[in-house]
Amino acid sequence: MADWVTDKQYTRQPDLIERFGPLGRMRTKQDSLYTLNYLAESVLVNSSTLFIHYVSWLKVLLAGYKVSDEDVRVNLETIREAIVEKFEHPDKSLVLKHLELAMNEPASPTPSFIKPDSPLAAEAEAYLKALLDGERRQAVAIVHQLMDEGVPVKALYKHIFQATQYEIGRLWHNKTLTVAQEHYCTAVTQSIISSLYPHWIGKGHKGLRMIAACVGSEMHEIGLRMVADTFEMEGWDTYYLGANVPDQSIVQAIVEYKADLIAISATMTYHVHLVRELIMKIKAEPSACSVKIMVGGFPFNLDPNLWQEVGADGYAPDAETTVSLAEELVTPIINS
Ligand code: B12
Repeated sequence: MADWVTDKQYTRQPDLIERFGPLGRMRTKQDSLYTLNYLAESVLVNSSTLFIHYVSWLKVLLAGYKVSDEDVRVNLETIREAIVEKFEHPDKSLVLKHLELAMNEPASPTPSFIKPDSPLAAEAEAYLKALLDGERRQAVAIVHQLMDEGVPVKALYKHIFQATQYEIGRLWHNKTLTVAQEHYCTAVTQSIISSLYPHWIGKGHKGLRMIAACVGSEMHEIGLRMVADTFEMEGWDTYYLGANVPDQSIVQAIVEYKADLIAISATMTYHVHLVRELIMKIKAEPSACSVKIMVGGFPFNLDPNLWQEVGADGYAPDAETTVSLAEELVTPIINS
């Protein structure tokens, strides 16, 4: 279908060849594949919000590559024609509905994630600057000085690390940052988070156990790691598996670790159906099915009903709010 869409779009807009050269055609096909993938996911998990958000996000991203909103509109229109002509499936009208709802969604540039009035804003700006200047020592010094001044680790996680990671994502999205800069900033932050462990890590005292894992080929793991660390700070024992874990290994770990709760994270929207599949596998395993299941990450923050759609017991938008909800969920098990 992506081939058909690409051919049709180049017939409709012959100037694309001059504007983007021979590689442009390949990119149009690649982007069309991505778009079809996001559209399919939004239908699979019954969330038109996901595809609507994708279209406005895509317009911002592609503007950085001189692809206009009109080019994107023609692409979506061509995809619509391809579905009408080539797609035979009982859900065809649903697919078209999701596509049409998003078709005219405007680009939505995001303001900075470091708000001047949020706590530690000046420090977050200084930390971001150190990262962007490639000054790892300076970034380390800023964080360790805040620790020495008594700023709680949870506040560092939220107002320094999370805020700057979101801001780095925004700057990559509007093409202010290169991929290499984003990787560098992320690597520095991960190493600093690790360097803080000796300052706060202790023995779990609540007798509660949780496992944390990302689904499928999900590579975004820092949010989940912050969630697991926050449980640990609150006296839980945690078993953090990180990114890209096979479903069967997760189910087995729940059983072997005797987990009270599992935290499942997905960032890429097209991984949400994998969260649902994993939850079904957990519920089908008699020795794992009593575990409480929480989900979170980018798509769940976009659509507040999505956690129910995938069959979870709960969802929280960030690390800070996750633990209290988790304790409400597991308390009935502990008391029974
Ligand atoms: C770092 C990063 C990467 C790194 C990840 C490295 C790593 N080891 O984690 C790498 C380079 C691998 C990467 C790759 C990609 N990325 Co990326 N990435 C980011 C970035 C800049 C930061 C992620 C992060 O650390 N966030 C900070 C954490 C703390 O926030 P969080 O994840 O939201 O987690 C919090 C909550 O969501 C919640 N939470 C999270 N999990 C859970 C679980 C439970 C149970 C609960 C209750 C709560 C919860 O609590 C957390 C803590 O408060 C984001 C920008 C962003 N806005 O997040 C883009 C971003 C997520 N990436 C994006 C994209 C597009 C990609 C790629 C497709 C790029 C590409 N073309 O290759 C690939 C996909 C890879 C894959 N298969 O997963 C887009 C996604 C947009 C979209 N429309 O879907 C973003 C939003 C960038 C942007 N602004 O456009 N990325």
